[in-house]
Amino acid sequence: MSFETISVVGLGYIGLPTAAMFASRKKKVIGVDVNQHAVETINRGEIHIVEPDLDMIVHAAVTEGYLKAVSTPEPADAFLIAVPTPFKECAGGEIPEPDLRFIEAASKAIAPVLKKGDIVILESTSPVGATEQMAEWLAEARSDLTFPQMVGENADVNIAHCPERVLPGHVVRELVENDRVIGGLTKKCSERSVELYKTFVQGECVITNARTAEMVKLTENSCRDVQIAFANELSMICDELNINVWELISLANRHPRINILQPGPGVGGHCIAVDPWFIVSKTPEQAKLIYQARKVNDSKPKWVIDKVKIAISDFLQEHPSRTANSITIACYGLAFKANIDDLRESPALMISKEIVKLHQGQTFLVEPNISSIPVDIDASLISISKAIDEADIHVMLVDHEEFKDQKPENAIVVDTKGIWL
Ligand code: SAJ
Repeated sequence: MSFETISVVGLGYIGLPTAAMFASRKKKVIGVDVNQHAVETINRGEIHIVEPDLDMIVHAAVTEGYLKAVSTPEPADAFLIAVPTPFKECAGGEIPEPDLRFIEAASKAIAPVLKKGDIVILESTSPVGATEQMAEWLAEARSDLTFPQMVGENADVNIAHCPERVLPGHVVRELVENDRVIGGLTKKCSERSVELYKTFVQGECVITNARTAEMVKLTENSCRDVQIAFANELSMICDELNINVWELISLANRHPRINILQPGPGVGGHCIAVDPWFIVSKTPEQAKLIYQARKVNDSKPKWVIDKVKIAISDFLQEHPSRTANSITIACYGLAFKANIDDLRESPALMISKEIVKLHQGQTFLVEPNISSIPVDIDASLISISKAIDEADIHVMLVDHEEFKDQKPENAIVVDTKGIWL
C-alpha cells in the first residue's frame, strides 16, 4: 500500500524538517503539534525554529498546499512520531531516567484515527524497549486493530523505530544524505518503513530490529560523549602539568589511528548530554565508562568557573589599586556550540550566568548569533570589538568564527576553546 498522506507528530527541530522534506517530494503532509504558536506559524509558511534553508522549504510546502499543521491528529497512511524524550525529575546524585510521557501522549492522540494498513514510526531518541512500549499503548487504545506484537507479519498496523541522526545546523542536507537505521517490529514493518523514507532519503536505509535501532542512536551519542570526556579530562590534566592541551591533541592526532576530539566548557545541546543516561539508567552495573564520561563532561563548567575566580584574584594581584567591583569580565559565546544560535542546555550560557552572579563588577556578554539575551541574565550584550577593548578579563566559551580573527592582547584570558592561545 503506498503512502498518500503522511502525518508527522511533533513539529520541532526534527519533525518540522522531516515533514517539509516529504512535502517537498509532493506528498500530502499533516504536521501535528500541541504548541498552537508553532501550528499558526507553520500555516503562515513561516518557521518557529532556527535551521538554515528550512524556512524556504516550509514556505514552499505550505504555499503549494502540501504541508499543513494541525493541533489534533487526522487520518493518514503513515505516522512519524518526533516528540521530545527528556529525563524525569530526579534528585542530585541519582541516575536520570527517561521520561516517555510525550511518546505516550502522541500514541494516545493518533490511536483514534489509526486504520488498517497504517504504519507508525517512532523517530524520537528512545531508551531500548520504547518502540515495543509504544506498540502496547496503541494496542491498548485500539482493541479493534491488530499490532505486530500480537500477530506478527499479519498485523493491521505496522510499527518501527527509525532514529533521527541529523546535526543541528546541517539538518536539511543530512536528512537527505545520511544513512538511516530502520528497526521494524517485523520484517514487513521494516520494509514498509524503507519504502516510506526512500521518498526523500538518498543515504542507505539499513534494516535491523527495533531494540538495536534504539541502541544504535544511543551508542552514537554516547560514543561522542565519551570521546569529548577524554578531551575534557586531558584539558584538566594538562592544566595541572602546564602543557597546552590543544597543541598536545594536534600532535597526538598526527598518529594515523588517533583522532582525539576538542575540549571545551562542557557538553551542551539536547542530545549528547542526555542520551547516554538512557543507557546508564537501564544497565547501571555495566555502563560504568559511559556514566563516568557524563560526570567528567558535567563537571567541566564548574572547573571553568573556578578558573575565572582565579583570574579575578590574579588580576587583583597584578593591579593592587583596583577592587573586584571595578573589574570588567567579557564572556565570548552563549550558544551550546560554534556557529549556531541555539542556547538550549548550553554550558557557555550556564557559565556566563554564574559569572554574572558571582562577580561584583560588570560582565559583558558577546554572542554574534543572537540579538537579545535571555531575560534571566542581568548583563549587557555587546560587540566583540567593544568587549576586547574594554574588558579586563576575557572568557572564551564558544569558538564562533567571528571570534577567531579578533583577539585580546596582553590581557588575562580564560580560553576554554584554545582559539586565543
Ligand atoms: N563538543 C565538544 N568537543 C568536540 C565536539 C563537540 O566539546 O570536539 C561539544 C559541543 O560544543 C556541544 C556538544 O559537544 O556542546 C554537542 O555537540 P555536537 O556537535 O557533538 O553534537 P549535537 O548535539 O549538535 O548533535 C549530535 C550529533 N550526534 C553525533 O555526532 C554522534 C547528531 O548527529 C545527532 O543527530 C544529534 O546529536 C541528536 O539529535 O541526537
